[in-house]
Amino acid sequence: MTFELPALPYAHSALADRGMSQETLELHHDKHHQAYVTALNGFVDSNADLQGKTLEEIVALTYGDEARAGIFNQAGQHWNHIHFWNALSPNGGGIPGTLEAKLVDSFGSVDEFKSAFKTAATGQFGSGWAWLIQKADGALAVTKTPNGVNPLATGEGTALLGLDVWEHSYYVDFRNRRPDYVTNFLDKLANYEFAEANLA
Ligand code: MN3
Repeated sequence: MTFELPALPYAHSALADRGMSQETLELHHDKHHQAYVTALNGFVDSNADLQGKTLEEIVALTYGDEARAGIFNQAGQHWNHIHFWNALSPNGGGIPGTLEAKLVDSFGSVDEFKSAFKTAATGQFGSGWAWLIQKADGALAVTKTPNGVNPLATGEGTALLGLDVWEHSYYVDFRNRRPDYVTNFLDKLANYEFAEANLA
């Protein structure tokens, strides 16, 4: 076994009073994320050139290769979910000063950042992710990616804060109301200290 499911950095019940239930985290972390890890390890077992490679190397090696799209999907989703668990916090929603200044520089205000992020997250048709990224020139931007794709793969920038907008991430708690899930994330769950720590 090459890759392992990391433990959540908080209890499964820790986010329940902020809009993400224990049931969601049990399904999403213990079942969905585990399934990506299990499938990825199966691909590594049967592809000699992937053995001994880091997760980031496998993402880079397989992205954009139609013949290896199945491998990329599992590797991308493993990377995305490792990021995502850290992008949530039982004390989320508070934006530390250095990040706030960068958000104001790049978007004009925190509200305009949140508006851009909501547009990306609700505008991603079908499964995917919304991201706050830092581009090569240092500016912050919002982007969205389909399925298991991420800014690491596309080279758009460094992922600061990613939100899973696959239905499995919000259907238990918000049913079909993806906009409410996104707003709740930005205001109550987002670990902006993690985002700030990811700044260059
Ligand atoms: Mn997910």
